[in-house]
Amino acid sequence: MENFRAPPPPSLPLRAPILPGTTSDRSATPGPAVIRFLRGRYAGRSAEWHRPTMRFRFVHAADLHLDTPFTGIAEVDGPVAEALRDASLRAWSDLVELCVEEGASFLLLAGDTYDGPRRGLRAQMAFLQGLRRLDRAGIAVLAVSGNHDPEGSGWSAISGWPPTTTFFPADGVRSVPVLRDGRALATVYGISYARPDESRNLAALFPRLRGPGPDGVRIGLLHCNVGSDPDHGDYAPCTTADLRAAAVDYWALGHVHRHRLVLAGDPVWAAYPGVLQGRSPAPVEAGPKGALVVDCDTDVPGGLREAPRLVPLDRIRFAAATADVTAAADLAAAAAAVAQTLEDLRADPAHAGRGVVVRVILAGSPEAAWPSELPRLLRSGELLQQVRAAAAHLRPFVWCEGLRPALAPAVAREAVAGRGDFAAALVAATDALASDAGALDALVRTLKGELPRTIRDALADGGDRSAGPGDIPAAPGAPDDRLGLLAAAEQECLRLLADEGEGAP
Ligand SMILES: [Mn+2]
Repeated sequence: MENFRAPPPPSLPLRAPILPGTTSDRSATPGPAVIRFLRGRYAGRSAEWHRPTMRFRFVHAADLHLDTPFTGIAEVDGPVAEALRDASLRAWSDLVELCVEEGASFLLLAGDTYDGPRRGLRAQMAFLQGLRRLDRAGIAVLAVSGNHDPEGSGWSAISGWPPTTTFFPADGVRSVPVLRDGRALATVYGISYARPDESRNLAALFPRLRGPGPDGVRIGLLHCNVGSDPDHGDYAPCTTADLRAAAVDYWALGHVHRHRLVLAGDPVWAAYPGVLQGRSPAPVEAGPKGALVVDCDTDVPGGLREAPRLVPLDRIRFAAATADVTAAADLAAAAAAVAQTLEDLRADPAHAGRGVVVRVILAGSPEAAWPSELPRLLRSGELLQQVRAAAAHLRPFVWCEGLRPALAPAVAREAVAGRGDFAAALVAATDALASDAGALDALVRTLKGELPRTIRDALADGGDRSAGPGDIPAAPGAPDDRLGLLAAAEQECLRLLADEGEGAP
């Protein structure tokens, strides 16, 4: 692997060939204004590189969402707010350095590079700066767009890209060979979105037959939803069968924000790197986020010697943690248990050097009486303030985004269920809702309809009015939160009913 340290600069031909078997057979050669190829820049340098090996490395990233707004995080102030604002741009800058340090031949960006076209001069400048740094290092960048950055939108502040940057157009699948000493290391196929709500199966447009002659490792670059992941918008939907049917060795995918190896090389590989920087405490955005480093060898069937390696690049880590408060005799002890959970997170080497935004789940079955005060303290935010103050000394910061009670029920629902009274009917109703996703969905919709329009709009787009059709559900009402909300609502109702019972003469 030592020969990865100083790879030759990649070179691209003056124009991309259109391969037989692609849907772009009959269309014209891509316009020079859309695809910018490497020109004579490296022509004189290839003599420096006399390596018989055709091993190389590339980096695959997606969903940079540069200058993204963070959703579901309220009341952030000071250094935490500043860190959140800068996180996506710093992660991009770290991605650029990763490519240089790892000796990558090229960088693939699989869509949603920016979050919304109407925002972010800062994001555009930072993006361009990174591309120039990669250009100087001889590292090509090949990019497609997704639902957040469809072709023709955004990048209003930039009139020209470095010669090593290629944006695939949206009018058909195109191919771009990456050459070393005149031989193809790889051929990258890609297609961009023409519109945010792309509903066509774009994977089916990729070539199914290999062209004549060696074309190196064949890579498909695409923003799509494989297998209709319900956590994400169903854009460019396709199946793993579609991926296998194409003459592609490695699918460099984007759109799903959680890292996933979709196909593990038998011989086709397909992977989502996930979002480069998590954006909210929602489960799909939590955990390590980064880019994939992919080692290739043109002599290996499928082109890869081993599975791609995820390198975390997130500057802020979103996490969920559980604080067991079974032993807490009073509220002070419960708050201390939460504070200890935050200290433990700070000490976890997995998060070293990063700010952490954490949602803490209060778990256990305390025998003490304090849980009856919990709903009031959570509503008023008093407990949360206390927890944040106790963690204020931690560096880098650990910010408690919220507390979610999941205590063993203080009001035993099993006991209530057999009583035949109003409370028993309530328990039966929540059971019915919990087992009927459609009914629960309809109820949430109805309740949202009851909300004032201003709040409803904020919920609908995560408070981000300028975003395009989002693929991240806003935290409240997200599918994974609904059962938790239902259980919490039931407990709150049972408590109120019990209190009422006690107060009655
Ligand atoms: Mn997307």
